[in-house]
Amino acid sequence: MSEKLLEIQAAVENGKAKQVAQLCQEALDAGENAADILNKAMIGAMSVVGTKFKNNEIFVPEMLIAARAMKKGVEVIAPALKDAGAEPIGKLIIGTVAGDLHDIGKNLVAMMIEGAGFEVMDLGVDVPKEKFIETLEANPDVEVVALSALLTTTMPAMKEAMEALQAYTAKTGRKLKVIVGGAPITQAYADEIGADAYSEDAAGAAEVAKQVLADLKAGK
Ligand code: B1M
Repeated sequence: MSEKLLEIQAAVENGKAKQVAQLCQEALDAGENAADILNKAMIGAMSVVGTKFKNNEIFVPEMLIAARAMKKGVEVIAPALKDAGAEPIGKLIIGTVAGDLHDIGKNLVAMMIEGAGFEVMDLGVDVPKEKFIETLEANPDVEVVALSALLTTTMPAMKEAMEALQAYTAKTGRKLKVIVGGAPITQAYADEIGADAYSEDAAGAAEVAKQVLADLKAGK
């Protein structure tokens, strides 16, 4: 990693939000790749933070401060991560499932999916299954639903959201595709709960969103 990326990583780990924003801008100006800033420096920092938390070296407040710092950095690099928008290829709703407050990964996924040409409605965090259904009812043009979960304890809420979506499509005959992801989610779990696709990261989520939309349009 370059010196600048190492500086960004350290600033995220230490929760220095202003410094992170400034360093990200400097890195972009110096020609660093936005994806490297994200994947190597910032996600790398969150992984260190997660390990320290697990080992009781830091606690929730420090984790929160690091997350805020990363969000500031993401704001700076977001335009460079997204492609310039053309006509939307489809409409998608995304949310972190009930009981789960983690949104950094979900926000990155939303950003990459938007960059892939979708119009994205972000329902936020701690989204009850009823809210997904209400949003679908109010937006008949939505074709893809994206569910994120970061905790093993909220995996059942993802399953419940999936069941509610299946009951809704069975009742209405509406065609929908559901994609899932998040740190504890695996392809096996996605299959078990009947999701249409899974991705382990944000770039992959944009790819699978395009794929399921193509499948839907092809009547699959
Ligand atoms: Co929390 N937390 N946290 N946390 N937190 C984790 C997830 C944890 C792994 C830390 C640890 O113990 N090592 C652990 C979960 C353990 C488990 O369940 N197995 C944990 C815990 C335990 C908790 C609390 C329970 C702590 C407590 O209160 N005792 C609590 C729960 C609160 C709740 O949600 N109800 C909690 C709280 C928090 C904060 C609020 C302080 C803060 C979140 C702030 C925020 O998001 N606004 C926080 C943070 C920051 C973390 C860590 C450190 C970082 C998460 C993150 O943003 N990662 C995390 C440890 C870690 O991940 N290393 C941890 C960076 C982000 C880019 O990655 O979110 O994985 P990620 O997203 C990736 C992929 O997962 C994927 O793409 C993204 C980009 O590549 N992806 C998808 C995500 N969604 C997808 C959807 C898709 C496809 C791919 O398709 C739809």
